[in-house]
Amino acid sequence: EAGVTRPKGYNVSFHCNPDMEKHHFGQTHPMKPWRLTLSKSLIYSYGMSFAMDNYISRAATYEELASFHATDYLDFLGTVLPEPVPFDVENPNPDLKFNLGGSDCPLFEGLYDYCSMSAGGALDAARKLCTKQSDIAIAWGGGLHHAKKSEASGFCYINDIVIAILQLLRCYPRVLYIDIDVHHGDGVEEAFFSTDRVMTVSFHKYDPQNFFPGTGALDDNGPQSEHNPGSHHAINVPLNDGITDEQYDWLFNSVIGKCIEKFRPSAIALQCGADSLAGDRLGRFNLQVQGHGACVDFCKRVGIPLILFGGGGYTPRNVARAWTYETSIAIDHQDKLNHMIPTHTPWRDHFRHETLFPTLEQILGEPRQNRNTQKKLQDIVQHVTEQLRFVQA
Ligand code: VJV
Ligand code: CA
Ligand code: ZN
Repeated sequence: EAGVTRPKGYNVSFHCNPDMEKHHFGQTHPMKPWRLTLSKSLIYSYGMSFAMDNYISRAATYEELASFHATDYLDFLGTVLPEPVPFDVENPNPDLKFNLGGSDCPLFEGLYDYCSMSAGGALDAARKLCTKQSDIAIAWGGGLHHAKKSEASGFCYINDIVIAILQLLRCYPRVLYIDIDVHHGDGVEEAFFSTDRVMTVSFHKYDPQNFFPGTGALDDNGPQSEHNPGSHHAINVPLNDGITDEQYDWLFNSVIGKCIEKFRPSAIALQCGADSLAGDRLGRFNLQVQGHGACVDFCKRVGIPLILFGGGGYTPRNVARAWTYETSIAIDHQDKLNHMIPTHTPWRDHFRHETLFPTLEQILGEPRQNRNTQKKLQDIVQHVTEQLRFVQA
């Protein structure tokens, strides 16, 4: 096809499983797996599949899930049945365990399949980086960063990111994990608290009383002890409402630039939660697709193996825009894509009344008041710089 040439330099692989996208958390639950279908249809409409290796991922096996999760938790997850709907908030089912059931982590039909498919895509992506068949591997169905070893949390049941990073650690000495979801990446941070082979960095809205999950303060750097090699390897960037592209870009470049310099990672895992975009149903930031995508571009330019995960994102049209734009960055087509906009706007039901990127200054939703002062951002960079004095690769 004219205009779609195989890019030199980077091999990109795309990992998805259409069966995952059919699952429902419940009618009005904010997490909508069909946003993955929407994203994919936009990505394919632009012809991007011709510039990537496309894989339908298999579901992760029980043994693969057990590389991180406790078997009693997996066994329960595999056998528990959906609760009657609507469930009784006043009288929760006493047989439920592991934070399963209720509104955030409901039990729905096919839950175990959904979870193992999400993890399967992430694991396939990690394996492509290990075998060097891909330089960048994309798993938009992954990124479920809150799940714990024996606990579901915040719409996440299985931590596909931890499972994928454990795979990367088999062939790469050090992995830098970066999380741009608007929520704190607590599950991934906790999983690697005691190793110096993974550095975790999360950027998030921080307001412990009012915003989930309430962890991730600037000075939360993991258990500090001279016997813990993982000390100082958890970095947190707590932010307030309304941060803009310009501020985020400056912070991301400063913080991640310093982390790379000190930690010298051999691979990067980037969680691209799209709930940090302006106009998100649950988010609080003012990021545009360009500001969000600049993080992907920065990581790509480091020139080491890169895995991209999805994550949050509760305004599906915006999720699809962001992950489409970021796929185009991975395959190096973003300039070409920008030129295609006026004439090649894909025609899809959900995009019928608008163009994908009408102008580069597009506002995706009502802008929020920016409550991040430049002084606060400088303090963050200062604190991170001090933490990194303890880190040596
Ligand atoms: O804030 C919370 C926990 C509560 C208890 C449960 N109620 C519903 C909300 C307050 C304290 N949970 C957060 C979880 C956010 C998870 C984000 C996941 C990710 O993006 O980081 C990665 C995928 C929360 N915020 C908003 C909601 N829950 C919420 C849940 C609903 C809902 C509306 C809002 C569940 C069901 C329905 N509406 C119908
Ligand atoms: Ca985050
Ligand atoms: Zn989130």
